[in-house]
Amino acid sequence: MSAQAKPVPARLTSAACIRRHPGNPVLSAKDVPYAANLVFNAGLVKHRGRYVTVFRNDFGSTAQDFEDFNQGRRTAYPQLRTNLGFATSPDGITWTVEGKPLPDSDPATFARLAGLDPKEVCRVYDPRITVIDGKPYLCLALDTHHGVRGVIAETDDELRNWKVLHITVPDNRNMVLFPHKVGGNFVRLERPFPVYSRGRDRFDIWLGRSPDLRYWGDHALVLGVEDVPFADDKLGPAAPPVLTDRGWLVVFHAVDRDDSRGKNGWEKAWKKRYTAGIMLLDRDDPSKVIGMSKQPLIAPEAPYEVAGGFRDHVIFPCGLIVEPSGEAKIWYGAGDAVIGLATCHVDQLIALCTSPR
Ligand code: BMA
Repeated sequence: MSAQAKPVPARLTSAACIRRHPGNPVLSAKDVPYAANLVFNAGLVKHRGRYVTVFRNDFGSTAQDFEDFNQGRRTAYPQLRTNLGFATSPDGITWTVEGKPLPDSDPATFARLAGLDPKEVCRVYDPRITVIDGKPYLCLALDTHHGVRGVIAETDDELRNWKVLHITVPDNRNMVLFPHKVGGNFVRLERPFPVYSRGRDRFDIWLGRSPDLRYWGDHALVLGVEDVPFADDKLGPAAPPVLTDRGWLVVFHAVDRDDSRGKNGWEKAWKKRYTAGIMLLDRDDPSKVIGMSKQPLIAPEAPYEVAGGFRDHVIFPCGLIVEPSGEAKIWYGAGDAVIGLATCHVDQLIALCTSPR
């Protein structure tokens, strides 16, 4: 039933046009004035003249706690808790982090505002932000005791008071909203995880449409793992799409798994690698891929991407901004530990999207 992906090369490199910011990581736990161990996977937009981000913060356990557990020096599995922080910046590089995490990201508070049983909600994480008609919306991943669900919430300019509009059935995450309607509907990319029929992880990128951001349908497959030569495990939408004169530019993440790689991060047996890919979707029917790069856009290479993280070898973009100058800026979680910034001219990104799917 499931289309087969080809073996992925052991060594992958970033596209030649990609420049990592010399100040990377641009945001990390040391910038956060409350308990913070891992600051990564950050939704990011330019809104009302400043860059704003909602970032994931994992806290409560350290690399040493995991090492002690892995070596049998402690019996209890180290627990990481998660909240979301808010920061603003004049340039996307130097950030001022607000003094407290966003209150609505607390699992019990979130459950109350979403009308869910507080015992059901485990954590809210991996935010993406899209501004539609001047109003910011959050897409969030929600771990519950009955599976992973995708959330769409309307919010204010400080990304503070959330109004939950929609929560998917499990399992779904990595949802991103398009910044305006296409063909009269709101549109999102999403990544359901169909395990029953696939036998193992092999998760693809899908699209959904909605008249009102609450009710979603008309789902269509956009990109399968088998279409991406540097993935054999799963894909996920990364940053919200950006409209260019050639179509919708979409950064996605692509995952391959190599069991011979051995331990790869704080966990005992993490064996996957996350790269970023780039594709163009049709302006009028964004379920159609009109171009894709067969090579990764960003592969883990820098020291903070390949070592020392909760999971090493992870590039997990959540924000893409194309400046008026044409400079494209991609913010990404690196090694599940810090936030990096990579840049490239938008024309070069488009030029990479040469292969039809
Ligand atoms: C995914 C999610 C992300 C994480 C990534 C790499 O499954 O949990 O939050 O960044 O794995 O560990």
